[in-house]
Amino acid sequence: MIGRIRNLEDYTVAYRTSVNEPEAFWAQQAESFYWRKKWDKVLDWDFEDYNVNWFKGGKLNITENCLDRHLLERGDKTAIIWEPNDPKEPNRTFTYKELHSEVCKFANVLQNNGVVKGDRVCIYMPMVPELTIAVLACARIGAIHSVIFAGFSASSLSSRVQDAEAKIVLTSDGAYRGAKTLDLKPIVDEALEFSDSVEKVLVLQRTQAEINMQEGRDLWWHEELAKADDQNAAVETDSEDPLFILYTSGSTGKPKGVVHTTGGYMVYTWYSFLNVFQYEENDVYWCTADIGWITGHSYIVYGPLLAGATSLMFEGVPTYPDAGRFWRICDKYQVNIFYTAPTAIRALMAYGLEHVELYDLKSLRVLGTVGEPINSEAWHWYHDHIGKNKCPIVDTWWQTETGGIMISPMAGITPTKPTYATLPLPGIQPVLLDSEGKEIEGKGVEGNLCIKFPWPSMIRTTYGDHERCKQTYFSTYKGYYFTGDGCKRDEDGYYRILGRVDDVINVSGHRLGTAEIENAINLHSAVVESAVVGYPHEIKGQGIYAYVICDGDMVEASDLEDIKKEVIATVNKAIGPIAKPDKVQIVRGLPKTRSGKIMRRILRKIAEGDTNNLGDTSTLLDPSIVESIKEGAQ
Ligand code: 6R9
Repeated sequence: MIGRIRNLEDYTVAYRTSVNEPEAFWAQQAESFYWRKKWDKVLDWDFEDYNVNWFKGGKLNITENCLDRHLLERGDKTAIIWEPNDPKEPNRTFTYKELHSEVCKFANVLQNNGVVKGDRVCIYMPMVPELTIAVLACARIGAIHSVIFAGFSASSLSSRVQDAEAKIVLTSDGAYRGAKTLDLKPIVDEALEFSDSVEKVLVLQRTQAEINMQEGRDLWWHEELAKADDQNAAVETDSEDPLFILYTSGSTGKPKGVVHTTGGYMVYTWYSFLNVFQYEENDVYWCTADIGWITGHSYIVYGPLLAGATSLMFEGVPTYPDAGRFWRICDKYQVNIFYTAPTAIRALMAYGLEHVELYDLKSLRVLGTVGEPINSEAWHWYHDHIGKNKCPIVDTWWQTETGGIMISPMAGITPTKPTYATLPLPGIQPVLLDSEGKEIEGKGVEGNLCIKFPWPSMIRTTYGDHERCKQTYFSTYKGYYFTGDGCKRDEDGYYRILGRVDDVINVSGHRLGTAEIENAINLHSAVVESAVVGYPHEIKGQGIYAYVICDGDMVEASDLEDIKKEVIATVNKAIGPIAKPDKVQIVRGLPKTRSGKIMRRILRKIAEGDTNNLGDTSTLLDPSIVESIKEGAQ
């Protein structure tokens, strides 16, 4: 089959071709799909005044490739297996035929409610099959989906809905997460108080919680569905029409809407899915991510369905009803390929092997990780106890902006090395740059990771603000896409990601901007200023350490413990539980240079507990501040 890499030699040849003849290489991959009209030109690009077009002039509908195309050969094959939060609740499965019909029905629901090509649809839902159906239904009618993780607060949801000027919001009454039942609809109601663009809200019943339905705006999902027919002619889109927006944090305060388009994203998510995981036709594949993140978009929905795979979707959490849940699900469905995050592995490791030993895990063939660097201990635990020493681990490095996996072993083909993402996929040309922007050649070197040539699923713009996209990714190093990650290339030419070099922290695989958290903390009326840094955290990878200056007139020393709690609650309300600081230290000042810049390097060292080695503090406006912060450190 076109595109398949089966051994190291295939990889070497594919890689070489992809660099020497990128257009021919990707055109060949794109031939696997159904295009209503073939492209006129494979690639057009400019990294200086950023602009990239893949498969220019091509016309298609991505859902015809995810669904219709499979109906003849795989109509009765299971497309989606859904495992509910509560193991006692029945599961649900959808064959390709059934999924096709559900997507068509919901596409009709959207169209009946006035949604047309190019409209933005915000989706704020739990991990239920209707979420996947809704995503695909948007794609079917050419609407742009913007999925917002259902753990975000009303204010985070509101800013995303407003930025995208969404016409419609899809949600549910509530959500189950482990032992908790959460209300989602009231969060949507609060978020929409300041939105003028949203005309309708469609509400799925999940928890049967009592909720308010706003007359003229809110509609029940099941009632709308009952009126819809199961035939829907897919809307033709251009290869470069936006497929979705996904908001992600950066080093500045406001999350940005990363825009992905259709043709290139389709080709690359399919190609990377097949090869990285070495997917086989009858495999059961499970990615534990939430569809609210890019991993869920590319490797629960699009990549697997484009490949005609069986993709498992799990509503719950790894530790409910107990810490053996993941492994029980693996046995229950005889999962062959399992893809998760290092933070989940570390958390489960801490519960002990007794939760693993109850299960057989013999069906597993390939294990994957994503989201953050995996430490050696977690890698070995995963390899030995889950993979029983026989499953290759693919440590996949990529980003919301890259759309698909960039650096990773091909399972069972690329020799692995713990903590290394190893080698670039065909079509990906990574380089390491020094602080002057010069490429660092050779092996055994470290630098800032950049990509010097376009790949099909790369970010096209940041929604509504192309300048921001250029500034963020293409201005640090002229002519390169800058990832924000530091990276090492070792003696074997293998890549190891060292973590972010900007003001982004990675908490349990979730990206958060320090400025975003600081803005949230500063909402507290007694806070004058704050600075947030990451520090190593055993389970989360990085924890959040907040240094906070309070207004002396408003706060008594005896109130400090309360203030700390309130600061945490403020962040919870402004962003959501994922951004809650792990540690809050009230300080009388922050280490600033004479020009007023906070020296975060010093704050990071103190948060790490490495206070003997703070480097030169003589340039600080008030060096005594450092001593007082050190004394109060946690
Ligand atoms: C897919 C995803 C992107 C950031 C990225 C990097 C970190 C992701 C990694 C990894 C080391 C890996 N990251 N995968 N670091 N090894 N295998 O996670 O996207 O949420 O945008 O995060 O995550 O720092 O820059 P996103």
